[in-house]
Amino acid sequence: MRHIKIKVRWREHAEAREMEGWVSMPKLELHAHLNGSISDSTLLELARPLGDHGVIDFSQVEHVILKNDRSLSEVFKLFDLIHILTTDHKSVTRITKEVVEDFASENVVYLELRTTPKKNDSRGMSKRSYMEAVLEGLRAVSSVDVAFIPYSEEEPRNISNPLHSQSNDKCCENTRKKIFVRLLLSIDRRETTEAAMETVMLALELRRFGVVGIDLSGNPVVGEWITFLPALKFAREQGLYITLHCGEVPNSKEIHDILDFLPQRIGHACFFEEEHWRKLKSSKIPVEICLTSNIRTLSVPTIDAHHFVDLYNEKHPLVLCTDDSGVFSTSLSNEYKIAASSFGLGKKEMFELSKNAIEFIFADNVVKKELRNFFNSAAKNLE
Ligand code: 6MZ
Repeated sequence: MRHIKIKVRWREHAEAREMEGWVSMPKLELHAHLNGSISDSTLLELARPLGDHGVIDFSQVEHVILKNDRSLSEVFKLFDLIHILTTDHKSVTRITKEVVEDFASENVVYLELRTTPKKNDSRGMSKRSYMEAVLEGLRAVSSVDVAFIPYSEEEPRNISNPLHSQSNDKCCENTRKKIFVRLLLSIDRRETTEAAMETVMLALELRRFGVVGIDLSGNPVVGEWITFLPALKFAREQGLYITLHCGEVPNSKEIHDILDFLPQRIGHACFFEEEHWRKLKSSKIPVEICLTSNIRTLSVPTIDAHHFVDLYNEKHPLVLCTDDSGVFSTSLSNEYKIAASSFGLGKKEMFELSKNAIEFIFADNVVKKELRNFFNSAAKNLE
């Protein structure tokens, strides 16, 4: 009996040490939805007062939040519930702050956070004021320095910010951890062409606050590609970067249309057929891979059958991402752990995978250069 207990403890210890290794590895997160990345404890805290005021049935909501397995359609029902819990500016600011701090705590050094600007007349919320609340959240982060203003908008003296920023206090050589954050504004597939265009206009207006691009997301069985095309075309003409959810459900025509549009990146690529793979590979569009999300929503049958393997072997540009770390109870470090153990990749290969993503981030060359320098120094510490 004692023997078994020691064995279990030893295994737990080994697993914890392995996880520490993935947590300490510098990582880039390029596909994270703000409202999908909220921790369960924060969601429950936000739900409790609404339960007290009879707006929701708390015990029912608690059950839904803590449930682990969800189909794709259940995931979108959960988002509708999460959006009820985060409808005021204060909550939006809070979740932004917490989500950035969570990513920074696991050594994400560059984060592209995406969110759908929301209008809610009863709360006096416009898409613009929603985004102001998000920006307030970035400013409120205290555990790490957040660099979200593009260098072109900053004072020249700040340009040489390495990933450890120097304290303003000249007497102390205090260095603090730093995370680069850039924002993508999401168009929800439920939206009209006009609403999508409003989001693009807002993104253009907020470029100087670190908004770099547009995402198309939302329930993949809702809406038509043609509805969003004018806004996406306009966004591209204006120099915004574009990443599109693609192939989350079987929809051959839409997958072709999206690949023909040549976005700078796509997310998921689950229900691709031979012709789609050919097109994707010849265009070299980088793919944001979300392993746990794809498995939980049954978008891929098993981890062994995941298209990561083929794309990785063919050296197609790839980046591991969380999608919705709260909704799918994961973290980026956990996604690295899953990829390494499922596909037999070592520390060095995973480090390279992480570093290679620098080449398809949506930030400027100054940021890319700093990240490359940072990874090159970190490489020396790899065992
Ligand atoms: C498609 C997704 C998604 O924008 O309110 N979203 N869209 N596929 C997914 N994979 C399962 N995960 C999240 O964050 C939540 C919103 O992001 C989109 C959905 O539109 C969801 O309502 P924000 O911050």
